[in-house]
Amino acid sequence: MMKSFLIFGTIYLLVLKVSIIDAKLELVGTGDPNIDFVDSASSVTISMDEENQGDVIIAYIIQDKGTNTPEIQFIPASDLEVTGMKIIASGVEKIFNLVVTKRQDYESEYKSFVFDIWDNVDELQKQVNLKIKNIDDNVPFLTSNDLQCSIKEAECCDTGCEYLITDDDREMDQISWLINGEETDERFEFERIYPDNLKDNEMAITLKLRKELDYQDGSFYVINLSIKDTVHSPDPIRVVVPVIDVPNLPPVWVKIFHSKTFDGALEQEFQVEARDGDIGIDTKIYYQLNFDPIEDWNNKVSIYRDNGKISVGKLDEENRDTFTFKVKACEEGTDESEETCIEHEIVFILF
Ligand SMILES: [Ca+2]
Ligand SMILES: [Ca+2]
Ligand SMILES: [Ca+2]
Ligand SMILES: [Ca+2]
Repeated sequence: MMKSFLIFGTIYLLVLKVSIIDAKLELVGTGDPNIDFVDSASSVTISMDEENQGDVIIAYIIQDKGTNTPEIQFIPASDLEVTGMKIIASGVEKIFNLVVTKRQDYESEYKSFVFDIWDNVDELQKQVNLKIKNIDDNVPFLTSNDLQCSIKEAECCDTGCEYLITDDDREMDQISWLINGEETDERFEFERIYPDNLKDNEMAITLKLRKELDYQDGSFYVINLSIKDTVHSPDPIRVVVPVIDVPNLPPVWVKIFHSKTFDGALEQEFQVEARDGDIGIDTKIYYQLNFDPIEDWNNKVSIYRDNGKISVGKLDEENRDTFTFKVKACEEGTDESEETCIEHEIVFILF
């Protein structure tokens, strides 16, 4: 009620103004705060938000002389169809509503229109520039060919994993992102990057590590990434990050013992087993025995290189009760170093 009072009040004042300056065909703004109306000497510029629902009165036409309804002439003429522009009697004499009747979309190719309001009796015209204003009506989303980008453990902090965010509103500076979940938040972060060949509805981010990953802590991570613009906060996207194990750990014993006590008159068999500490690599392990110092009984104890089975001959012929030696497990195909071999002391005790 108040609004229509104000509008008609405005119209009345404008009619007054128009009659004072004796204009014959005039456009005036509606007072709608969502519509900008700028009248310059040569033309009128009107801006309205896209995604209008239903009819929007963008201006009033005041026709002080002439009796016919003014007409519209678009350049090009086909834009009349795009806007569905109509001139409709306002109910007040000599005043007409200029109405956009079709939905406007800033993301389409139609963002601005030029047309004349034409009074063909007195051959008066007024040029109007109608501009469609962008609003944040499109949801941002993550795109990438590389949603399964893998990361090497024990390296920091660039990963080379890049992701594209697309938002057809093209206001990329309004986009923000957030990692959900403490476990991933403390390990990962995303940073904006500026590669070549980005389209104007795209931005790029790269995954960075806050600290080195350790394959032992997990062979992959799922990062729940939320992307937001000024209006939308869609469901988080799951970015899967497999971790690549690198060979940085020595083998570990799976089956081992410190001592065995047995009857030296009987032959024995024992089993030891080790595996690669880098479980993601799982290099084959081979076994050796080391005797220190070299002694006569060495040939009575042996180990199968490939499977860690220790065979013991009859030790009762030796003139002693204890036998000490070392068993060694090494990664196949690598140097015999501290990084790739482990050693363990074993004692046999005869009873
Ligand atoms: Ca739109
Ligand atoms: Ca948007
Ligand atoms: Ca938009
Ligand atoms: Ca490793």
